Amino acid sequence: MSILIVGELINTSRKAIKPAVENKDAEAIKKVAKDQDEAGAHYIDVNCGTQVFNEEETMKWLVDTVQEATKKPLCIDSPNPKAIEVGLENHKNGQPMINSITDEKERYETILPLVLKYKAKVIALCMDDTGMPETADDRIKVVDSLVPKLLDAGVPADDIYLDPLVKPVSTGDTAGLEVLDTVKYIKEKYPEVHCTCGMSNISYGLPNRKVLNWVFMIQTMTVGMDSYIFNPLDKNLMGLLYASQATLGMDQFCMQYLTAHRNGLYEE
Ligand code: THG
Repeated sequence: MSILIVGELINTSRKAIKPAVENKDAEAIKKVAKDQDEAGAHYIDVNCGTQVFNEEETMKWLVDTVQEATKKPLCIDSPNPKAIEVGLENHKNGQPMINSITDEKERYETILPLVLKYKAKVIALCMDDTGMPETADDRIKVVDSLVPKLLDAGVPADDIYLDPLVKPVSTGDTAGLEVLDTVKYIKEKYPEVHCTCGMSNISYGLPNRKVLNWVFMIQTMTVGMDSYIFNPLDKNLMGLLYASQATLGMDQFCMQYLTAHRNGLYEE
């Protein structure tokens, strides 16, 4: 199995996206969708969480607009279950992905029915009503609560993507290690379930962010992370991903690596 790539760029927290969404500049959004599709993203994340006063309407417009530019399925990313539902209602191509469910009681109870109704893939954040996790143990507690519940509810293991929640290493020396230890535990105990993360959080607040992101991708891949929410337009990142897939036995006959090479990914 190879890595599932979720393109993160359609997010109104980004300076380039917020005005495009507010002005309903469909061409600008479609270009970012198409570029990520062509760069190899399997899912296109759509997040308009900054638009708190009209998030649902904005989500419908975003989902419609992105689907005019790509046939790739979407990762519907919102803190607001109503906005997620609007995204799912308007989703057309393939299996949608919900970003995200958590083990917070209310969140779990509102999102689970959507996962089942839309037969969606779901990102499950390692977080519950006690708040954001600090240690690997905090995350593992949530994993051991959430995974059996989701499986019992009928969500296929292959549709579950656990997100350990990556914190900046600038805020604590062990931030990377806590994630690595969590992924090792998940792969040992629930080998059929997937792991994903928003990788760029690791480098927040530090210089040369890209280098930290690249290193952390390879380190997490090595322990079994098999999906990322990241910028697929970063050619260095994509080049390292295909190379790392090949050396980790995730790329039969090195086909994806060779295809990337043939497409010029490693030039310059
Ligand atoms: N886990 C899950 N979902 C997530 C995250 C996660 N969704 C949102 C986020 N984290 C991942 N998506 C992004 C999207 C854009 C950027 C980072 C993460 C980004 N950030 C620049 C920065 O922080 O400097 C902003 C620069 C700009 O304005 O363009 O681009 O962890 N499940």
